[in-house]
Amino acid sequence: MAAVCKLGRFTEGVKFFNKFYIASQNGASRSLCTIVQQPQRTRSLLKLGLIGAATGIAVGAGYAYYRISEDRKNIGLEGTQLETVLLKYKPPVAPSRKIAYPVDSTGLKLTLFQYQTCPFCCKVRVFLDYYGISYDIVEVDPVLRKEIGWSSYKKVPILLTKVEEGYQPLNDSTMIVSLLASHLYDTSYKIEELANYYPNIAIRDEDGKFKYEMINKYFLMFNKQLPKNKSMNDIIEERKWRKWVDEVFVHTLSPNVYRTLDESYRTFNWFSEVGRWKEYFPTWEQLLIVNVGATAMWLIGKKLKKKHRLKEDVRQSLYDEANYWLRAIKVRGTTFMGGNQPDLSDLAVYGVLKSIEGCDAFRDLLVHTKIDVWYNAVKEQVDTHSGSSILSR
Ligand SMILES: N[C@@H](CCC(=O)N[C@@H](CS)C(=O)NCC(=O)O)C(=O)O
Ligand SMILES: *[C@@H]1O[C@H](CO)[C@@H](O)[C@H](O)[C@H]1NC(C)=O
Ligand SMILES: *[C@@H]1O[C@H](CO)[C@@H](O)[C@H](O)[C@H]1NC(C)=O
Repeated sequence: MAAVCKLGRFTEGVKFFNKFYIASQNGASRSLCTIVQQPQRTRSLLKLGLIGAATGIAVGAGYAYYRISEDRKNIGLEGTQLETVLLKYKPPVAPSRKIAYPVDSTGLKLTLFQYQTCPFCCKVRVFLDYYGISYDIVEVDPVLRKEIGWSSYKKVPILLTKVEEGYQPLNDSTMIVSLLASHLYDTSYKIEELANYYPNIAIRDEDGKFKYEMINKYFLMFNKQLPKNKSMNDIIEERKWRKWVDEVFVHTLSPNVYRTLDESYRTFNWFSEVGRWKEYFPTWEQLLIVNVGATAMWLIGKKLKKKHRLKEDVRQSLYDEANYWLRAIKVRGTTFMGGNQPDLSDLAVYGVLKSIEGCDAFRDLLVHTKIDVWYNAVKEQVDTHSGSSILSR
């Protein structure tokens, strides 16, 4: 699917904007979500650019002031933990569609709030599909995002899980996968219990920006014994590669799918197609998103290329990382990193790559590396839900 998680980035900008202009209700103020953190300056610039284009320059000064006061407010929060929220009732949002697998014997009742074209959402879907776990999908409108209005966490994916006392929302793709995998290994661990093992801690990131982070999201919770057929070393390797996906591999995607203005337009047209923007948005808005989006992301792609130190020819960085992954599998001498079955790192690499399947970059990757053998092998395992047989053992 797609590397831009479509629109819906720039939460703070929108918050500020909402305070002063109701106009954002038409969605024009929301802009694009990239799959990665953009450099601070670009992000603010783009925010201001888009807001400015709609409403005039005066907003800029006000926004700067807002940012500073938000930063001050957050100082005292550092190191504190967010309380884990459990909902008594299901938010009244109708599913866009239901994915039902006859092989599913987990009894889990899940609703995935997602953008079809977001790599993190693809990662979660791939995990569920592999294990043959049924789920409902709520396609979030990336402009207004009213479908996740009930959540104070404002990103997707969010997985809503039915638990004894209500509904437990789970944030963050990696945490969702770790938590569900822990539950599947030992179903006596309840989801709502496990949720407490993944605390959100307030920290400052490398840019000095305040945020909440789940520091142990790559960890699976095992009680007394390791899962069958897994050594401690396997577990450490799996964790290492999953982290590599989030911290390195995924960052090679954006600069590649927005490499040139032309490519950026093709990518956005493809997003528009799979995201059905023409159906969901009025024509003017669809055109605005594609045009502003393609141009903005082409520019941002260049910044990201610098930030993540990609090579001059960004394709080469994509190929290099893919080869780094493939070499490691070759050393293992197995079909997958996980052996003769994909493990969570195989599913993660496959999941994020799936998000650019319709882009030139993906086609080039297939031509210039030998990733197709591994990719198709994972695809087959996922499409046949082969993980479900492991669960029933
Ligand atoms: N670390 C998160 C990242 C999720 C994320 O960045 N989601 C984007 C969509 S690609 C989003 O919802 N952005 C909205 C926003 O930041 O306002 C994960 O792995 O789930
Ligand atoms: C999800 O995020 C919200 C807001 O940041 C937080 O209150 C909640 O506890 C988080 N849920 C989990 C399970 O971490
Ligand atoms: C576990 O290992 C044994 C032998 O080492 C093998 O026969 C079996 O298929 C493995 N099970 C899984 C789930 O991989």
